[in-house]
Amino acid sequence: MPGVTGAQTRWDDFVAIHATNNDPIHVSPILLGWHRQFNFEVERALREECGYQFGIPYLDFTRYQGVPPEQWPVFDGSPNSLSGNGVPTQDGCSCVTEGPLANWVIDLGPAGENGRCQPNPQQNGLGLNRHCLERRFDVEQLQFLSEQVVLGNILNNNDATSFMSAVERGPNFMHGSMHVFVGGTQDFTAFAPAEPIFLLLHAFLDLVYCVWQSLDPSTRFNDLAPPDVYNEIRQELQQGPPPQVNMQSPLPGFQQIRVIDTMSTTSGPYCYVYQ
Ligand SMILES: [Cu+2]
Repeated sequence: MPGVTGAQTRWDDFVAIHATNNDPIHVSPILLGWHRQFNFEVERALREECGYQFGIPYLDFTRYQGVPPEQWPVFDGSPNSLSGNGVPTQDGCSCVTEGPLANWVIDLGPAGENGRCQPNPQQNGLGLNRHCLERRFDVEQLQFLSEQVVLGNILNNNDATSFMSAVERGPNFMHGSMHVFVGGTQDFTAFAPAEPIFLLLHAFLDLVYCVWQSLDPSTRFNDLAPPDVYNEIRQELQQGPPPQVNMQSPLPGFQQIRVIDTMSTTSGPYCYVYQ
C-alpha cells in the first residue's frame, strides 16, 4: 500500500487500510458498515486469490459461557484451531508459541508509546516491525458477551442510535469486550487485523448487527446513529470529533463504496446470510 513503508504482503495491505483509517471508522456511525465491508473484501481476496472455498466463520461467544477459552475449538491449539493464549515472557511480551499460528509474523504496528513489547520505529506504527502474535485472554470480559447480554442488546435497542451506542460504549459494549478478551494484538485497535481472529470477532459483531436489522428491516436498513452521539465518548478517549458521515458518504479506504451500500447483507455489493 502506497505510503506504508512497513507493508510487506497482501495481508499487510488489509492491516494498513484499517490502520490508516482508524479514526473515522471507530467510535463512529460507520463502525459496523465499515467492518462489514472489510470482512467482505478479505473473504473475496481469500476466495479469488487463494482458492479458499468458504465464508469467514464467526466466533459465537454465547455458545461457550463457563467453558475455559483454551477448550473452545478455535483456541484449543489443535491443527484446525487458530492457536490459543499467549505465553508471558520477562520482556513483557505474550507471544503465541504453539498451534497453527505459532510462527505467525506481524509486520506492522503497534502505534505510539504504549508499553508494548516491541515498539514500532515509526510513531504511527506503519514502519516495518516484525514481531510475534500476542494474546492475553481476559476472561472477565466474557460476562459482557453472554447470551443474555447479546440478546438484550438485540432486543432492547429500538433504533440505530441506541443499538450502535450499545456496541461501542459501556458497560456491556460488545465491540470492546471481544477485543479486550483476546488481548495482546487485539488490544490495540488500529493494528488489530494483523491476526486472523480479528475476522472471526467482527463476523460475530456483523451477525449480531444482521439479526438486529432483520427485526425491522424497512427501518433498520436506513438508520444510522448521528455522529454527535459519539462526542462524549470520544472526549473521554481524548479523540477528536466524530466524522460527519451520512448515508451518501464514501467509505474511508473503499472510495467506490458508500455508507448506504453497507446497510444490508443481501443488497449492494453483498449477497450473504448467517446460519
Ligand atoms: Cu476496527
